Amino acid sequence: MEDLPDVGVLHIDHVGIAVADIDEAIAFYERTFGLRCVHQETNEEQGVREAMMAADADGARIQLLAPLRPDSAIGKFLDRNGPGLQQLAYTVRDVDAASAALRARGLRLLYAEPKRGTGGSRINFVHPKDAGGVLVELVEPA
Ligand code: V0V
Repeated sequence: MEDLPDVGVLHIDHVGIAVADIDEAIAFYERTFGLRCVHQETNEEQGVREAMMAADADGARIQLLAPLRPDSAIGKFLDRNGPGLQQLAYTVRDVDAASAALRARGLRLLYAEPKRGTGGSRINFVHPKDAGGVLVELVEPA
């Protein structure tokens, strides 16, 4: 068997949920599940307003994602599916190395080079058709 490089997954970073209204969604997660909003930002390139929700200090986050425009990834997702789970994100040691390791396994990455994600992280995505129907995000924290 071919010796493939390690992808370098460290842990689950976040689960992304598409929502129509970010403020309503934050209030719902606070009120219902007792999560806290620990970060908010707008990412023009990705066409999203996002909020990171936490249950504890170190664990995986829930990322609420609302569209800035209808033709964005989240706008199209909402149009097709309505609100719900949109992506699963892994923290990786090195997004370039992780992307190369996944390409070596025959998986398609959405971007030739990583783009800017939450808090200045570097991100890329695996096409959902190559990952069992799951849009997988790779996050190298800033
Ligand atoms: C589409 N498909 C999905 C999917 N989105 N399957 C699972 N999960 C999803 N989220 C399926 C879709 O039903 C089609 O299946 C097939 O993939 C091809 O879809 P498509 O027509 O090409 O769909 P599009 O145009 O909606 O594009 C889908 C992709 C797009 C994944 C290419 O959403 C994308 O570029 N996503 C990456 C960027 C992103 O998600 N940004 C927002 C989060 P059938 O019908 O052919 O069977 S930004 C973020 O996470 C940040 C900033 C961060 O974490 O730091």
